[in-house]
Amino acid sequence: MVRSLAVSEPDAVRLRLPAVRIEGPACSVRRFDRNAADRNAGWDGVRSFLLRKRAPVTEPPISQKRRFQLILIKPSHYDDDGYVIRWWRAMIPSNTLAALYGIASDCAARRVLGPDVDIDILAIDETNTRIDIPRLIARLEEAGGFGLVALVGVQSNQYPRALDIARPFRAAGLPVMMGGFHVSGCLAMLDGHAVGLDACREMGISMFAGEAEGRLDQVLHDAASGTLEPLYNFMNDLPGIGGTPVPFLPKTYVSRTLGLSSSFDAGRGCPYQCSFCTIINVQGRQSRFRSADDVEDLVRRNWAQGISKFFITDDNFARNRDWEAIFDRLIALKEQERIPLGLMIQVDTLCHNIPNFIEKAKRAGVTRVFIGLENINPDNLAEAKKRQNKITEYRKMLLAWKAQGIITIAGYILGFPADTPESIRRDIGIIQRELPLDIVEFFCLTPLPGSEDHQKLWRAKVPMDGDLNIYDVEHVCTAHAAMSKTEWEAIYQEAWALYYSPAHMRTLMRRAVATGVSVSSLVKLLVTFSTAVPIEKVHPLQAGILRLRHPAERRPDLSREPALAFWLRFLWQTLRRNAAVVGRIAGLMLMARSVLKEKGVGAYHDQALTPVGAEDDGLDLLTKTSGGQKAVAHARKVAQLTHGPAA
Ligand code: B12
Ligand code: SF4
Repeated sequence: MVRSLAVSEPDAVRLRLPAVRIEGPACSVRRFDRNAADRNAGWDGVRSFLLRKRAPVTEPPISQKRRFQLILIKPSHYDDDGYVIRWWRAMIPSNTLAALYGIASDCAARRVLGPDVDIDILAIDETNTRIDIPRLIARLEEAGGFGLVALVGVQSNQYPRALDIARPFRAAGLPVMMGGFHVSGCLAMLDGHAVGLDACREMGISMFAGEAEGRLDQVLHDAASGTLEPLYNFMNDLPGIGGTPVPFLPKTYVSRTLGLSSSFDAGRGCPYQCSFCTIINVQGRQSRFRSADDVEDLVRRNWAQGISKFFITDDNFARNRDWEAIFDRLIALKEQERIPLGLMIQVDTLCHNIPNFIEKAKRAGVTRVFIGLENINPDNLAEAKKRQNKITEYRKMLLAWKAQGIITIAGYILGFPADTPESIRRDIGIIQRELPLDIVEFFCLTPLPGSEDHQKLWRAKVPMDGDLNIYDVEHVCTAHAAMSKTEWEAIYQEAWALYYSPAHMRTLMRRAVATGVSVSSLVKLLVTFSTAVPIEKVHPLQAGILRLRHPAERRPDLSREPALAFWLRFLWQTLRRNAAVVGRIAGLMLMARSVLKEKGVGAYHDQALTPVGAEDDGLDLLTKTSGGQKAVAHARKVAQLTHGPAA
C-alpha cells in the first residue's frame, strides 16, 4: 500500500531561490554545434534521440532563444574510508538516470518552457564520473541561474553524499531538487521529517516524492520561474507508465560502463508483502507496465546505437501483467529482425509455475536470471512475510532455468532472526550441494527507510545506526537477537569466502558445461563476485573496473589527508588490488580450461542437478533447517488436497 503524508506547514512556503526571467529581450544563444559538445556533453545524444522519433519543431529565430540547463546527477556514496565509490568503468548505467533522461528529453522536444527556450540536459553518474562542482556552478551561473540541479534516484545510502553535492550549489544560490527512494520511502512510511529530510528543508533543496512521468513539466516550469516548491509529493498518485517516454541514455554515457549494456524498467509494482522491502511502499503493489510497443521502441533506439544487452530492472518481471506480450515482441525482434538481444531479468521463486514463462524468457534472449531466494530457512521466510518463497519449490524452479541453459543468480539475506553464524555456514553448504545456483549475492538484513521493518523499529524507537551512508545492505545497521554486531559482520565477510571457494567454483564450471551454460560468461561473473568484497571492499553490485579516488571527494566530516600520503596510498592500493584481481582472472581462466578438458565433463552430474523426485524428502534442504520439515508436510498436504491422496 502506498501511503501519503500531509505536507507540514513550512512546506507551504516557497523556497527562496534566485528569480529567473524567462521572458524578455533576446539574449545571446548558441545554436547546437559539435564543438560545444564538452559544454553540452550529451546534447548531441538527446538531439539524435529526439530527431529519430519526433516531428520537426518549428524553431523561432535563434536570437530569441534561451537555454535552460538541466543537470541530472546520480550520486554514489562513501566507502568505509570516507571516499566516494567511483570507478573508471562502473557495472551498468543507472536506470533512474536513463528514466529521467528520457522524460527530460521529451520535455525538451515538446519545448515545455516555451518556443524560445531550449533545454540542455547533462547526465552524470557519479559511480563512473567525477562531479566537477565548480565547473557546473560556472555553467549554471553563465546561464544566469536558469537551470536545475536534479539529484536523481537518491537511495538512503546515497542521501548524505547527495546533500554534500547539493551544498555548494545551494551556497551559490542555485536551484537543487532531490528525488528517489530515500525521499519517497520516508514520506510513504514515516512522519514527513524522518529520516533526515529536514536537512533538505534547511538547505533549501526541493524534494520530489513519487514518479516523474507526467510531472517533470511542472518541475521545470517552477525551476525556470524561480518558484520551486519545497516538496512535490505524488506518493498517493502513481502514474500509469504505458506510453510514457522510455528510459534512454546516449551511448556516450553508456560507454562509461562495462560491456555496453543498458537497462529499462518494463514495469513497476509487486503484489507481495515482504517486510524488508521498500519497493512496494514506493512503487505500490499493483502491476503498472510499459506496452510491448514502448519496449520495442526503446530496443530499437538502443540498437540504433549498437546496444542490444539489457537489464530489465522490474523487481519481479514474472508479476508484470504484460510479461507475455513483452516477451513475444522481444522474441520477434530477436528471431525475425536478428537483433542479438541479451537480457537479465529479476523474478520470484514461483515463476516456473507460469505456463511458458521460462521458455519464452529463453527465446527472448534471457541469459541471466536473478531470483529473490533470500533464505532457505522457512521460519526466516515466514518472519519476513516472504511466504511465497517455498523451499519445496526451489529445486524445481532452479532446474527449470537450468534446463534452458540460463545462469541463475540468487540474493541471499543474512541476519534473519533464526540465523546464527553456525546456521549460516550450514545453509551455505546446503546451497552448494543441493541447489543448482550459479551465483549467490549475500546481503545483510537492513531496515531500509521505506520498509515495514524500518517503520516498526522507528515507531518502537529501537536503536538503528544514525549514519544513512551505511544503509547499503552490506553493513550492519541494527541489533540481532542471536549475533553480536561483530559476529554478524564477520559471518557476512566469511559467507563470500565460503561460497566462492576454489572447489565450489570448479563445481559451478562443471555444472555449466553439463547444462549448456557459457563458461566464459560464468567466469566473468565469478571474477566480480569472488573479488568485490574481499579485495575491493564493496558489494559486487557496486563494483566496477579500476577504483578511482580523489582527496576532495572525502566526507566533509572526515579530515582531508595530506596529498602525498593520499596519493602514495592510492597508488599502492591500486597496484595491490588490481594485481589480486588479475591473479584471480588468470586462476579462473586456467580452472575453466582444465574443466573443459576433463573427460566426460559434459555428462557431469551431482545432487544439485538431479531432477526433483521422492528422494528430495531426505535432502538437508528439507530436513536440517528450522521449519523445513513443517514446510514439506505442508506442501504434501496441499498436493493431496489439489491432486488427491496419490500425489
Ligand atoms: C536496478 C536497481 C539496481 C541496479 C542499478 C543499475 C541500473 N541499471 O539501474 C543495481 C543492481 C546495480 C543496483 C545496485 C544497488 N542498489 Co538497487 N535497485 C534497483 C531497482 C531494482 C530498480 C531501480 C530503477 O531503475 N527503478 C525505476 C526508476 C524509474 O524508478 P526510481 O528510481 O524510483 O525513479 C523514479 C522516481 O523516484 C522519480 N525520481 C527519482 N529521482 C528523481 C529526481 C528528480 C529531480 C525527480 C523530479 C524525480 C525523480 O522519477 C523516476 C522516474 O519515475 C531498485 C528498486 C526499484 N524498484 O526501483 C533497487 C533499489 C533502488 N536499490 C537499492 C539498493 C540498496 C542498492 C545497493 C546499495 C545494493 C548493494 N549493496 O549493492 C546498490 C547501490 C548501487 C548504486 N551505486 O546505485 C534499494 C534502495 C533502498 C533505499 N531506501 O535506499 C532499492 C530500492 C531496492 C531495495 N532493496 O529496496 N540496484
Ligand atoms: S518479492 Fe521482491 S519486490 Fe516483491 S515484495 Fe518481496 S522483496 Fe519486494
